[in-house]
Amino acid sequence: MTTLRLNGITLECVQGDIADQADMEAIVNAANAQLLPGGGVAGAIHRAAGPGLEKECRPLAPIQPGEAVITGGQNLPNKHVIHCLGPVYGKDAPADLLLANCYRHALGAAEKHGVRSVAFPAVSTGIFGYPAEKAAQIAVKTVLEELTGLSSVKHIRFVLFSNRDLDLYERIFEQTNI
Ligand code: AR6
Repeated sequence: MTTLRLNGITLECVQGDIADQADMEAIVNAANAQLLPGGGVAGAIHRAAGPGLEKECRPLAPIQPGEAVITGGQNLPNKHVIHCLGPVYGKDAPADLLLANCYRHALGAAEKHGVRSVAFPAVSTGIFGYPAEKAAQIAVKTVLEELTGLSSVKHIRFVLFSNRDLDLYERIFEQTNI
C-alpha cells in the first residue's frame, strides 16, 4: 500500500477486492449502461449487495459513458455504491475524457451526498479493454485535479485487483511531485 496526504485528504492504492472495503463509505462500480450485475467489478458488487441493488438501479438506467449515479449499498458494508460507466476502449470517444469524467462525476456524486471516503476500482481496464497504464495515469491525474474542490471527501482509495496494477499505481504515486 502507498499513501499520499494532500490538502488534508488521504489518497492510497491497495491490492484487493472492491466488494471487500468495509471501512469505506462508498465504493465505485465499473458498471454497464443498464446497471445490471454483469461480470468483473459489477458482478462482485451485485453479488455482495444482493438483489436489492439491481432493483434500486433499474429506474436510474441507462447511463452514458462518463456518467455516475449513486445508490445505497444494500447488503454491502458500504453506505453507497457509485455506478460509473467507463468508455469501451476503441469505441467510445474521446476515451481519455470519458474515463476522466467517470472519476470526476463519481467524486461529484460523493460530495453531493456528504460522503467522506470513496474506493475506486480501475474503471474500464477489464472487459472494456482500456490499457492499464494509460487508465491509471488518467485516474490519478483526474483525482489529483479534483482534490482542491472537495470538502466532504477526505479519503480516496484505489483498489487494484492484480499485483501488476498495484505496481503501476505505486509508480505513478511516486512520480507525483507534491
Ligand atoms: N475488485 C477490484 N477490482 C476488480 C474486481 C474486484 N472484485 N474484479 C475485477 N477487477 P471490469 P470494465 C478489476 O471488467 O472494464 C462488467 O461486466 C479488473 O481486473 O470489472 O469497466 C460490467 O457489467 C480490471 O482491472 O470493468 C460491464 O459490462 C478492473 O477491475 C463491463 O464489465 C475493471 O474490470 C465493465 O468493464
